[in-house]
Amino acid sequence: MTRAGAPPSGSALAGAGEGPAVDAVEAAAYTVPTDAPEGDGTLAWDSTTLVLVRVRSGAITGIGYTYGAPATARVVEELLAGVVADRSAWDVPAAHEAMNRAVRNAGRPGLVAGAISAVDIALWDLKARLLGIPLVRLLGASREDVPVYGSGGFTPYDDARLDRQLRGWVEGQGIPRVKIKIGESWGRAEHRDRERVERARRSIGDRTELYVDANGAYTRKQAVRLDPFLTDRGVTWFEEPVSSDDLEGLARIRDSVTADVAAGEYGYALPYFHRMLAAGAVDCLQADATRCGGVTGWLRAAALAEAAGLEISGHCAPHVHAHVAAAVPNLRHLEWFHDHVRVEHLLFEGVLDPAGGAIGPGISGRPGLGLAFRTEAAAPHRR
Ligand code: SMN
Ligand code: MG
Repeated sequence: MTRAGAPPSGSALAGAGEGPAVDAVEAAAYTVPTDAPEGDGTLAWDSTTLVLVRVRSGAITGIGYTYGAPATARVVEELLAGVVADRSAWDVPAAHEAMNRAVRNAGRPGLVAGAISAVDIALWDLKARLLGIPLVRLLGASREDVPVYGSGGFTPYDDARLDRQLRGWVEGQGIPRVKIKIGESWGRAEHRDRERVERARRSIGDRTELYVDANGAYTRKQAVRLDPFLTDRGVTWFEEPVSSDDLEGLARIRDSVTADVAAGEYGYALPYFHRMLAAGAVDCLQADATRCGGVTGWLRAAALAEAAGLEISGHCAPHVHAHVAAAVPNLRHLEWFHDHVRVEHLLFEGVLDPAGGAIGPGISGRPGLGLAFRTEAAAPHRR
């Protein structure tokens, strides 16, 4: 018997159990410069680090990854590898739960959750590879096609670069939805935000969905005051108008604007999503499998959203999300994030084609996530 609300006791967790064992767990970080300065309302960056995890069982190796600080690789090796080694490769939820418990004193949110996520993803990739099937077949599909939206429109871009990027998605690849960053300089450059939204609408024409992401830069009132302008330009998605820590603010804004309010990218564990949904803070829940506990965590976040009558959208890392996204009935879409698309094209073979606005993760028939790490291309970026 377990106490109400308490997780199952340790002895109930599968350990060495049935099936092939996990023999080795390794991690490495790769830092790739951006192709131009990037930034949003509350952060600027000029490189992106992918932390790769490999889990091996016999001759088969699974891969997973997260984006974050290079120190994430050390968390995998120092805190998680020993917890996962020798466990059954079949019982990913047991390994996942063991990792959650092992990091209690280190603290789970943030890069520790990124490390757990990358290991979880690698374990699911390994299991599907051991079975010789795509991950979406192992999970079971709800759909074959996964809609994507082009995402970038960074605040440091000049007008020509913004126009080129948006037209590339819409005219070049036929993606009918795009997202740009607003809230420049913590909301203090609202005039430029308005100009850029206006320009974006001109670049993409009337028929493309236009989304904005303020990354928590505005005040509550500022976000509400901006709404009529955004509505006039056909903006239908307003991401993090205020900080996602301000659940009450999000809920109030949600009640007063016409666009869908979205948030959830900083969710590292299920209770976070539960609180966000219980506060009525969002019209569409976002979750990032590379932060919220990998495949295991993302599927559970999707179920929470479903229970609240909402859809879920995958945040960033499109090649991690493709398969889990296809598995859930309440998917809105995935983010085809410029920065991560570039990194994933550089570091992996087997990347997906978003032409027409959707990707088909199961089409190639390749096992697992369908990715192969490009060791030689990655070597110059190794930390
Ligand atoms: C974002 C993603 C990755 C890096 C910085 C910002 C963002 C988004 O909030 O939703 O794309
Ligand atoms: Mg965002």
